[in-house]
Amino acid sequence: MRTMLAFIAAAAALSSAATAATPPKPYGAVPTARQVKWHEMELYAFVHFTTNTFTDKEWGFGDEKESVFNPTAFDADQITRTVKEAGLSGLIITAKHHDGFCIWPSKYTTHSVKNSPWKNGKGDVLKEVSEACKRQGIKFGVYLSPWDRNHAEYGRPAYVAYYKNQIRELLTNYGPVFEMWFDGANGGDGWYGGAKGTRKIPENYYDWKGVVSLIRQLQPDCAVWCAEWKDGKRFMFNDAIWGGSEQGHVPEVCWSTASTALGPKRGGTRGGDVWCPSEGDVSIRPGWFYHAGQDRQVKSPEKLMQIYFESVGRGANLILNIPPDRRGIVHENDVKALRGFRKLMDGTFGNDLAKGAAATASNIRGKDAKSFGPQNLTDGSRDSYWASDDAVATPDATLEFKAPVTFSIVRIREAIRLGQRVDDWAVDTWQDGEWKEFAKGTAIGACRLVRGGMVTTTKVRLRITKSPVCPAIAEFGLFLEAKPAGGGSAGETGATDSISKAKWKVLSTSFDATGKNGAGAIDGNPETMWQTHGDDGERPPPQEIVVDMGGTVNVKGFSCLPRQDGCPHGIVDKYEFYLGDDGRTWSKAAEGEFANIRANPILQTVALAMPKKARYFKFVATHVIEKNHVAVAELGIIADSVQTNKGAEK
Ligand code: FUL
Repeated sequence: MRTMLAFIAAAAALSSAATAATPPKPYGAVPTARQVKWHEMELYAFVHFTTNTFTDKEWGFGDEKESVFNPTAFDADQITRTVKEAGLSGLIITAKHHDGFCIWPSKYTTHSVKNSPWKNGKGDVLKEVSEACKRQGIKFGVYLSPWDRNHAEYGRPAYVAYYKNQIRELLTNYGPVFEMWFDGANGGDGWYGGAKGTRKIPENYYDWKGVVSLIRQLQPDCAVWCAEWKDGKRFMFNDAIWGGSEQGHVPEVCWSTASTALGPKRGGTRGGDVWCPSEGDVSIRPGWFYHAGQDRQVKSPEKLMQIYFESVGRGANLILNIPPDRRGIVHENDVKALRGFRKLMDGTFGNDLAKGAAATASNIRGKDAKSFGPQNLTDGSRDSYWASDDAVATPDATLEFKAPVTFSIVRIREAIRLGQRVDDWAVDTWQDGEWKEFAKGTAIGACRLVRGGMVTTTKVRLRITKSPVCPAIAEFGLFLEAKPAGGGSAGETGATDSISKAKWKVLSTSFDATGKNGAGAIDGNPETMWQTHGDDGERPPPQEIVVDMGGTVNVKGFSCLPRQDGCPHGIVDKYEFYLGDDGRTWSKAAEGEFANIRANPILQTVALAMPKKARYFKFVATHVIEKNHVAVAELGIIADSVQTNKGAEK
């Protein structure tokens, strides 16, 4: 059924041809019509917006008062216009994040906008945003966190019924929803209706099978992201899976197929029995929610381009988070970076240099050039394609230009309705009377982008070098990458306000397995750590480190960089932070959790409720996400200035 359209189109073209060639048989798993449409969306926005925006948190505990949600100048049109003008095809908004607060007036809970002061409780963010999306001509999607730290029944059957009721509300009241996003963070501690504690969820708790059939029944065109479950020995996949990091990129070789026997795998599984492509997710800022402290850490247009190449350019989709601020609009710095990004995208992809080239091929399926000839490679359509005879799995196609063209980027698309067919490919350019390889790679799928050096040539050749069946290539484009304008955005991820550590000394640690008395945590080198896993075993939290800053400092906050080597062992997710004047007596200045640190192990910054002068600080790791020891790459202090006044020092 899915390939029917392609068959019909090919058959129509053939009716006049003398030798009617039949289209290639699909190879392996093929996408559903819903997935084909999803692939065409390529790049869309995430919009993280809830009480966290106002409490400066990444994960709310679930006990936030409804009254904190009060944007001062909420403007759904500004948000959707920003998304549209950035060239994005839609947005997915956090209808409910892990804290359970609903930004629409759900019938099933009081923990929502209806009890907030915003618009006197008459507001509905989803209604305004979905309508603004329609006005802007972009698609609307929702994120409904399965984990709910507010709900009293979380972990028990009643919550699942509540959850399904909310899905019903979302899919019946706000028009077409193109994607539902189901987060993987599940279970753990929370407020849970005041009971406070930790809830573990039983296996198959959410009844994903029931949830997915409810979605299919209400909105059959809605793509379901994640919500995987195990049915006996098999994994059941939906329309797309997580790209595997919160940095946006997916592995360089990323297959759009997955295996129900092996389960979800980063980069997909070649030859897997289901079509299940990856979606990479990333925030334009370090955090998912807006924090004023990150205003200077908005990703630059060039960085966004790079992420695009490493996600969309590897056959995945990319969801780029643009979090509204406390006014309820997208901050100026983010708008500026997105404008710069759009400029780079248009400047690069606005002009396909392959258009108008004369195309030839070493083999054309059934010699039927009209249906399967290489001119289909440059017609701008993902439906028509160049294909070879079944017996010819490694053909090549050449584009020839009347005048030399200069390009630096190649874009290849397979006709994915016929499956992911090609393993290996290469691209050559004609240089001084011979072919020179420009790029080569493995896997194509819906879109493969290669950024190479700038070349000028009159001929470009696409070679299929390994494929189990004849290829079906829909598009072959050539582009010249636009130059960044410079100064496009405010800053780059990683910038901090930390003060110099030149005068710092570690006074003591409860233990340090490196034998360096905690020095690894203050040496400015993320590769060295303070850690408590010795040869004789692990020292569990709580573990502490006391630092002398060498002078009195007006401490506004602190930062903690988790280990950056990709290993989750010992990463701290709960802490206490103390300040003092003598290194012996302390007052607690902060206590809390580093939320979402497993999926996104970035620099954590904590602002103190009140700045406080101190010479010493004590950091206590009270809980870690994995194993029974503590591992910290760096600690930093955010402060006004170091006072050199002797009198202020003890
Ligand atoms: C994560 C969540 O825990 C984060 O808070 C965020 O929503 C991100 C997109 O997914 O796993």
